Amino acid sequence: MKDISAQRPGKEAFRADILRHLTYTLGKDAGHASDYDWRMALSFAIRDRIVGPWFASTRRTWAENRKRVYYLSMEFLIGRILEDAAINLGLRDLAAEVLADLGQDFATLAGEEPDAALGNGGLGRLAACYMESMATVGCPSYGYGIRYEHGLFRQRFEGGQQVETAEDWLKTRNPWEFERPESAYTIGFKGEVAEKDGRALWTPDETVIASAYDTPVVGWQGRWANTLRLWSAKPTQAFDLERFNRGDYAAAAEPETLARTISRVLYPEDTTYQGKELRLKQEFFLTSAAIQDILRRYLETHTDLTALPTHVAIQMNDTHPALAGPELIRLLTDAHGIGFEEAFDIAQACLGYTNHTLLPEALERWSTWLVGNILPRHMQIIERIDSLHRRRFPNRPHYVGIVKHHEVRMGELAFISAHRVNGVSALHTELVKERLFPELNKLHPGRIVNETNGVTPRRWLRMANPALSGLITETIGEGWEDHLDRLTGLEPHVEDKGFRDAFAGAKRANKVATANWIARTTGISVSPDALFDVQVKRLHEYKRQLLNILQTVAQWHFIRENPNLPHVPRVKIFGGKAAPGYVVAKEIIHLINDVAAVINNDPRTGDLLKVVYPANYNVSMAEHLIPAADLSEQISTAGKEASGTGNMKLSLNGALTIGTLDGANVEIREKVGAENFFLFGLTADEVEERRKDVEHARHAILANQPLQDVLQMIAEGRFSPGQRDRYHGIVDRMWHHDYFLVASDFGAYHAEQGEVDRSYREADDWTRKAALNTARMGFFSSDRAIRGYMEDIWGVDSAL
Ligand code: B1H
Repeated sequence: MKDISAQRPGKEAFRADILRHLTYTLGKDAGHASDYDWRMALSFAIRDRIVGPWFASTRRTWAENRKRVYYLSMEFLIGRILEDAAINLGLRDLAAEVLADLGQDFATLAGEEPDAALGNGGLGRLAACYMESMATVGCPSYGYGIRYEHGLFRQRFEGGQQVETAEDWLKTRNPWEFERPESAYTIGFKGEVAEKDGRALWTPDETVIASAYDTPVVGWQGRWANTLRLWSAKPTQAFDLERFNRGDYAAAAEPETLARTISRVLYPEDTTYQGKELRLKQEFFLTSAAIQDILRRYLETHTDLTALPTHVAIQMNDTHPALAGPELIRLLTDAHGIGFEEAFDIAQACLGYTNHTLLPEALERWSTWLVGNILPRHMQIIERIDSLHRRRFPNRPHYVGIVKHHEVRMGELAFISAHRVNGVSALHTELVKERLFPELNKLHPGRIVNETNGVTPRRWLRMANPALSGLITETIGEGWEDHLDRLTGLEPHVEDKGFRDAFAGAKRANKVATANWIARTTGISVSPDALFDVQVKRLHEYKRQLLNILQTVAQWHFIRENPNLPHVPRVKIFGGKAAPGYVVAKEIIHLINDVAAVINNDPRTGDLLKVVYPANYNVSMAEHLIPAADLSEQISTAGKEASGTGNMKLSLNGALTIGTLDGANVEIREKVGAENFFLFGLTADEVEERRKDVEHARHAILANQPLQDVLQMIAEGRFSPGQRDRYHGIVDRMWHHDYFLVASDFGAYHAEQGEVDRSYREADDWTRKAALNTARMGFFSSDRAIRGYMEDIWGVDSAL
């Protein structure tokens, strides 16, 4: 392919593009254009530059009859697109220059773009990183998702409590998408199944249209681009003019309202499963539209459906699109006349399933009644898959099937429908084998493989951290962005004091910017000399934000009791949302904010300890906070965090980790070196062992005076003087049902935080450790992860 530099426009041409869009696309005179108009004009000018590589990539895939990857996900947590696309196209600096000449500021305009928040947390952000990496490594692929009208809710704090409001990313024009009204499929629900000419004939009762919107995703240096195709639900029936004319306006709009409900909102539950009918409909809506689109594209140039797996790989991002198996089998049998067993084998050879969690409350199970009602034909197919599988493996006393106790288990369905099942970190994959699917793993040895997660270095280092990126390029030259292993080239420089000072200088500059941002957004003033200690992620008991805030209180108490000791100043930074129905998580948010209010106003601790919790953590806030972090909190109960990806972003940006042996922490520690990682806590096996002591919490609390003191202060209402019993629930649970072993790990965590302080005092040595983290994190590029999927699961070659 052509070299990107050859395609990069000159300054004059790019300026003309922006002005042309301002005039003809926005219809605005430059003299009267608002920031919004300028942002749109700039976005369209950048989008124009994506179209070239996009067409070229698509044409190549057709011409070379290449296998395509289809990534099905209920979530794509993209964030902003403008600057990311500009950087990948090599246009970032040119755009800033041209805009400056036009009296505009690139950062201001880019900062006004709303986040595309079509996801909850790690799972959705992983899908977005993988889209970018598939484009970077030249893996021909499509992402399929839902174009939710409202992405993840916005979070505010009122009196320290989380309040949710609807998110509205489509309120202003979305310049990145192309509407494809011609790409539309009918999606059915409910109805009857009959038989006709020996084939099942499903006649749905309800139908909606899935209508496509395409967003091109361009990779590093514009060498390749793929499509993210998001489906929007539209009514099948035309607007009822007769009813409208009779004055029955609400009834006339009814079919429209009903259909639109399906793509209206993203479910905000992260790692808890809620058996809601609408959610099942959303899952089928995405899956059916995707499978129909995949078959339509295949049949444009092929006739033999038995060869489908040679040309098509379908990846299910968790079980949410697990109806892909039944839907593909349905179309192969009912629409194309292939026999059931053959259809099953074809589907299985196409499908892969990524598991993202072991938490029992997150494993989807649907009642057979509900599935039978909403998807009667699929229920039959699921039962046939189950009995086919059972027949193929007779005489299994512990046979675990798909349908059990009147429920469809989506994990088992996805496992049995797929030729590969993968976990997302080495530890997680072992636990998937041993704890989640022990029986199925025995029946299908080799089916479960590991693909440790990764993150895209373009967004999470190059874009988010220009200071450090500049230093890296100065030190090891260009090209590390798509060869992240080259960061090891920094290692020899780590022994050079000049390099360490520059590294520390970059971190310090990021911290100054973040301190200013914290002052602006929260009104709290923090010192950039303090240790920035960051825990940003969804609020969940297993992630143990509670452990962090309890230790914060212990430290506060310790400073007050020992005012003459030389304490290391710290800023505790929290960020994250709780699912709206997750009462305990919301209590923890309230507690963090209440503790913050007391500590931040305590003159006795002053700048030695601050707690900040900016509301509405999202991708853009992550891009801001991560480059400024000194310490990364990865403190989940061992065995509970499948992988984590924030852990990777933080370490890559030169934060040291304090963490348990959980998820990808294990591999991060191996790569960066045990001496550059603050380890504490029980292992996954010890956690299981510890739980056998029914009084583990009481024993742990009684053995730890600081923890007892902290719980006492909270119980007495020290942080909730207006309502002294506010946290009796939290304290009571700590003593009696501490399922996530906060008490058992408290002592080790508290001690290790002391080690962190001691290390931080040795500023230069800390910088050495931080720089070694960056230098050794190359493995965690999502490019490496995607190459692993291509090789182990998809059987796809790079087109580049
Ligand atoms: C992860 C989810 C998840 N695991 C259910 N599971 C959801 C489950 O809407 N739902 O119903 C939504 C999300 N998300 C995360 O995936 C893991 O907790 C992380 O450890 C992991 O890094 C991430 C990506 O693999």
